[in-house]
Amino acid sequence: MSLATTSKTPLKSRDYKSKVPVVWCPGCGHHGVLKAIYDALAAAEVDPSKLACISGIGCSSRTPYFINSYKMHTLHGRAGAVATGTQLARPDLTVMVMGGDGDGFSIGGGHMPHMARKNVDMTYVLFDNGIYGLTKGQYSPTSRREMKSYTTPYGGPDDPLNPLLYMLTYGATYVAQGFAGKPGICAELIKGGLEHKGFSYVHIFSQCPSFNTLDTNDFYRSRIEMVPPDHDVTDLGSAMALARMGHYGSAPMGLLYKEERATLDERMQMIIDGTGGHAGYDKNMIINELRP
Ligand SMILES: Cc1ncc(C[n+]2csc(CCOP(=O)(O)OP(=O)(O)O)c2C)c(N)n1
Ligand SMILES: [Mg+2]
Repeated sequence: MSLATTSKTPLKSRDYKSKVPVVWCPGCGHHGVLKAIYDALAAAEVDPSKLACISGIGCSSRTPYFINSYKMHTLHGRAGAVATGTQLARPDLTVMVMGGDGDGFSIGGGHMPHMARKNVDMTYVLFDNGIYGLTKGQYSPTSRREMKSYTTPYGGPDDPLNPLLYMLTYGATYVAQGFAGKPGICAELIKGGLEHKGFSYVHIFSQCPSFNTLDTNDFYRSRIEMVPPDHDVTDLGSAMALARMGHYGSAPMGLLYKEERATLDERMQMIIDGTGGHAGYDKNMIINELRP
């Protein structure tokens, strides 16, 4: 994305903290993800007055409140659509989406492929706790099949979705995975996403000690494995093979894939330029010009 940097003294992580108290439960992984976001914003020198943080609904979707930035707490599952519009209207801003596995892959699942295929120039940080935390513990698309929850008292029937494979399949141009217990690594991955021009997807495992007793901090720690140092991040096939290692097998941590491709706002600009600058303000003129 076009990083909106400040010419003044570089800001520190603490400068990105808002005055709103963080209300998550003690031990929630989201605290680690928030720390990683602060550190990434400072490292990428993002100007808070040029930062728009967009979210849906969920514990994780409260994140924008805790960040010193412009923000929109939108409808459940609709953050991606609102963020796409924000980025198109204001390509000078750094746009981020923050939300959960339920928000992104249940109710918001219809928006996910479009952000990826359109290569919207923004960074999506998905906090995956394998549960609906805010509504107190329902099965989500990333829950393990055997998980007992209020909506699956005997365990569920479904295998979990593979978010990394999903994003790679639909054309995301930056795909990475981290774990809330390793905020330093997460900060690096988010910083890379902020600096990437195009749609960056950063998936972060984040334990929910209140409602997901299966996916504990220790469980995540035991299954994450660093992406091998010789992995070629430009090789989609290798990235997909790593992603396929299994959402609940050993999970790769690090950058899986990176590609340079024209972004949605660049392609829109090409269309506007191709119509002699008419597009965007005189629909009838364009229709007449395109008429055979
Ligand atoms: C249209 C609509 N449907 C359902 C809800 C109820 N609801 C609020 S948050 C949520 C799920 C949150 O889970 P997730 O996105 O994983 O975030 P977490 O709380 O786990 O961080 C649901 C179902 C809602 N607010 N709006
Ligand atoms: Mg969740």
